[in-house]
Amino acid sequence: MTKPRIRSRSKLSDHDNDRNAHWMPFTSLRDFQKAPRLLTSAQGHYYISEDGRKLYDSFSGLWTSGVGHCHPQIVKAVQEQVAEMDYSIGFQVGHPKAFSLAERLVDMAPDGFSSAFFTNSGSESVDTALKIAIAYHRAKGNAQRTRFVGRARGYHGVNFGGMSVGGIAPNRKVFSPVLLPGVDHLPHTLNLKKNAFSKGLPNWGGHLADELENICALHDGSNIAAVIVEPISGSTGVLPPPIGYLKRLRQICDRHGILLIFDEVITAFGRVGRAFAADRFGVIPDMITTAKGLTNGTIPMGAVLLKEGIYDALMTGPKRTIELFHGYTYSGHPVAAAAALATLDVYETENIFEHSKSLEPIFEEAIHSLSDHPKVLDIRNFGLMGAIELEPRENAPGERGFDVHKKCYWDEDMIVRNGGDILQFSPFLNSRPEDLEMIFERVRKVLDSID
Ligand code: PXG
Repeated sequence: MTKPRIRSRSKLSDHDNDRNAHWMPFTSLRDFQKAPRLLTSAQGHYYISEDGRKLYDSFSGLWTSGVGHCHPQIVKAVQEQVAEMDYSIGFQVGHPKAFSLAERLVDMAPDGFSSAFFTNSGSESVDTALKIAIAYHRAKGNAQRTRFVGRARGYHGVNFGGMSVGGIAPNRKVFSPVLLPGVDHLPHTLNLKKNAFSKGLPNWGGHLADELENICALHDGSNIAAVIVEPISGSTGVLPPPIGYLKRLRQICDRHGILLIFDEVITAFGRVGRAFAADRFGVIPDMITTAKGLTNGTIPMGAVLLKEGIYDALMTGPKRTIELFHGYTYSGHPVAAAAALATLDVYETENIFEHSKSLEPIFEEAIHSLSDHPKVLDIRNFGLMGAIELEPRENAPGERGFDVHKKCYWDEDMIVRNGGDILQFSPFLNSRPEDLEMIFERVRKVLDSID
């Protein structure tokens, strides 16, 4: 038997029953094989598809590549680093770029943050943060603090910790019996009766943070290690926090000695016009998890940023002991560190965060231009994050959204991401206003043309 291969759309259609060796992540594989959507190169705001078309990227990679694909400064830094030192052992030995990067991140972070722990992805950042929370409380003499609180519709990656605190039923369903014990979930904050079509932060829903008090009353707050939330839920369809919500969470955590973790894998590095959503909302957590925009998506890398007190609490035991038995072969990888340093330079020299913020009103107007469309149930936005929730087809939830994705790809030369019937938008941080308008003109055309 010849090995299955994807060559071209036409070739694949001759081999409908072929199996691809590549088991793609979060992909409907059997559907994909019928008409593979293959990208072969990328530059700036566009991809080039295998069939030679130039596709506009309305999702900046996967919330990753805010300054555009193949930014020359980042490419150069990676090329130079890979030739100078491709890999360096990170356990008990270090290399200067990882230290410089950690310092830069700590300087960018809100006051009181003092260290960064490097990972390779958002999922690893989340599991690292959860482990550090447990280790911290134990070091402080509170070994009973092992419970976690997440939130419905939260996404914290796909590793066991992140899945357990996450609130996405399909991701959890198959693994339900083996998720972490001792996890509760806050209710999510989306209520279409109360806050549909709100622009920016919804007025309704701040009180939903008080549910944390009920969870503390049930288990006793002294047993809870940490609360983890995305300041704005991203992948479940952009749910900006109701006004006052995050402040209330912070207050309740403080009252009970619980650590607050902001998962900023999407919201960090300019997506909401500042280095971190924590800055934008004026609510300072104890840990911040990051990935994606840290390297503009160029090389996989994540980082957990930690407040001083957490680091200090763990510097105990015999002087020669390893303080935290945790780390990855690629923590602080030199090529990733070089990519991240170059990315942070670009953010600074090209005033990316300011530019991103200045685009917000244009983006808001452009996305809400679809609010009159009969297939649209809701539109939500904050920063340069936006979602259009479509009315599902009868008995076929998710299909309309998936059709929009495919039709945009084949007929409108544009990548549009759908999560079921919710279309998500993560435009480039250095977009031009006319690009933002063009995205939603094309989406309208597609919505008009499908059932
Ligand atoms: N936390 C958050 C808030 C994320 O958005 C992760 C953790 C996990 O990161 P890694 O690097 O392990 O994938 C994410 C990832 C979507 C979508 O369609 C978003 C993500 C992943 C897949 C799809 O919005 N975010």
